[in-house]
Amino acid sequence: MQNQQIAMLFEELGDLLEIQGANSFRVRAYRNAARTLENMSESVTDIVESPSRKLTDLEGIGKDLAAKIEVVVQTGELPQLNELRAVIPAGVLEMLRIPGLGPKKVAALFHDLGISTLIDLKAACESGRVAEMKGFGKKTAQTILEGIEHVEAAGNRVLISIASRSAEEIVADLKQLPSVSQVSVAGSCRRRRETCGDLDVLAIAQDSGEVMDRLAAHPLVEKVLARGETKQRVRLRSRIEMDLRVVPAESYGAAMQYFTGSKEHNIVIRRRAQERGLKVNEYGVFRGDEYVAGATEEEVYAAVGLPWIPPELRENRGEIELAEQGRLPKLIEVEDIQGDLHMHTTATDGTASILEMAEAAKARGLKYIAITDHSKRVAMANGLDATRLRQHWNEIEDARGKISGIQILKGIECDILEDATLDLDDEVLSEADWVIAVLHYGLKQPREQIMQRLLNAIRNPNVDAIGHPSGRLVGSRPAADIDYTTFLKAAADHGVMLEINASPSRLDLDDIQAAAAKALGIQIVIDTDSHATNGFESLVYGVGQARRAGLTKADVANSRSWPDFQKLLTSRR
Ligand code: DGT
Ligand code: CA
Ligand code: CA
Repeated sequence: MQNQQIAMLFEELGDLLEIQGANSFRVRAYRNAARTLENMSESVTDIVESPSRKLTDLEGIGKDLAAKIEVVVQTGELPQLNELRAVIPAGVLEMLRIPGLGPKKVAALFHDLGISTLIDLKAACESGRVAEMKGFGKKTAQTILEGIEHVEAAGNRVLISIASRSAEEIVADLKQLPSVSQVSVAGSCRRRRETCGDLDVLAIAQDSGEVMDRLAAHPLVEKVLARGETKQRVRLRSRIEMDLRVVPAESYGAAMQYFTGSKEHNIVIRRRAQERGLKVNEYGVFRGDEYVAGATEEEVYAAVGLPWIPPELRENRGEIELAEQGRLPKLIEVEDIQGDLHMHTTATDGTASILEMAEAAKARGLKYIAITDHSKRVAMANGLDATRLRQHWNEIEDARGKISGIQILKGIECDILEDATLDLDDEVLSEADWVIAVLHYGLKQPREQIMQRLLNAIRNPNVDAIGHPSGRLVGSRPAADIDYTTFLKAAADHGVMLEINASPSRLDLDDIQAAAAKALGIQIVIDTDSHATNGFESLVYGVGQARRAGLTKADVANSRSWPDFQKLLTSRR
């Protein structure tokens, strides 16, 4: 079982216990355990199976939790969770996701009205039954109705590329209004998560009605779902929903900080405020009723004794400790990227020629690229055998003569076959300037086989990098079962680079594993895997993921100048 799956069981256990009215310390312990597991690079299954390791050495995991985790690893199930599931239907859990509907209210709706699905809840709100309940009222029923829409929308998370493009376009449009002095995206989109549940946009405007009208009229907006004095929720044609909040200038930084999240990061910020006799909310920083700060995020962080923290790091994964010690990394930026080491041409499944790709890369300011078409195993993409590959490399040499100011490497994206051998011989691979080895087929093989394949590739002296290591497609295809501890150690030992594939549907390595790779001193390459001349636009998503992993220029091989990158290549061959 993968960490993420185990974490989800504990998360659910916490939620169900909370609805049951269990002790809040117990609930929190399960949630903390879930987060610890989720944020770990190392497989918890391996720790359980290792005779020399103890689960209780992990932060937040005591004896009781350790025993439960062992049961999950051994049986795939959590007996206590099964018992609770038998008494609390899944639809009740879903109700917890409605903003403003806590466990007590959810429990009341379930026990007193027998509501156990969102559909029932919607009907009960509309019929007035919810409003009549003690402690609810008309306003709460209305809030719940809006919240149901929110939950339904958040179930459909969209890729960061779709979310951020829509958001940027709308932000740019709202900025045109003379009465608007600031507009920004907050939420998961600003943190550059790989998917977004909804978009959160904040604005400072003299006339909030005017901004909301402008948003309602935007061509990307399909429908206005709700509108209040200073807040509007709309659904975009891309299906994602967006909240626009108009805030006063003195609250702008506080609102940005609050709505950027993450929730886990903000919990720690609020606690630090309390320790200093302050209160932080979306309106500002307060001492009693007195406003102390809130116009900028810097002010908010300063009030709790911290420097400003880049949004991509705000996940409570150690960034607050780093900030406190003045050790926040200077994160990599898109402008730092000098080369792109993974792309395709018409020789296989790309749509542009070698020269067209080189020209497009040069226009983007890149100084070097590697052309890495598919090897023969990828027959449906017309993959190259040794003869065609050598011919393709001759064409690369021709292209070199036709363009200056950019280096073109003779590369190959070589499949690691199901039997762990490489798709092309060492002889031809040794003639390449750059070899990325990848898994495309047999991703569902058992861990042992997957690992044998990856390790074989890493040990091959002709392999420079492993591309999109897990093979996952965000939200649609699960990752191969990789033992990351072993995989990363092998890459570090052999000086093999690992890719963050910037294609928004891959983003592979993910943020957790890229951070673990950094910790071992592994060089990361952020590649677009472009199949067309506009593919380089994806660089920004790969850099976003790298920033979430805390990567700096020094961690990213293709932020080096061409001479320095060349030195790195020759040093490892
Ligand atoms: P998403 O939309 O699911 O991709 O993720 P976020 O992080 O954008 O979450 P969202 O849209 O529900 O809320 C935006 C931010 O607002 C969130 O990261 C933190 C803050 N926030 C929202 N609701 C709550 C809450 O109930 N408690 C706290 N502490 N913060 C909240
Ligand atoms: Ca959001
Ligand atoms: Ca939101």
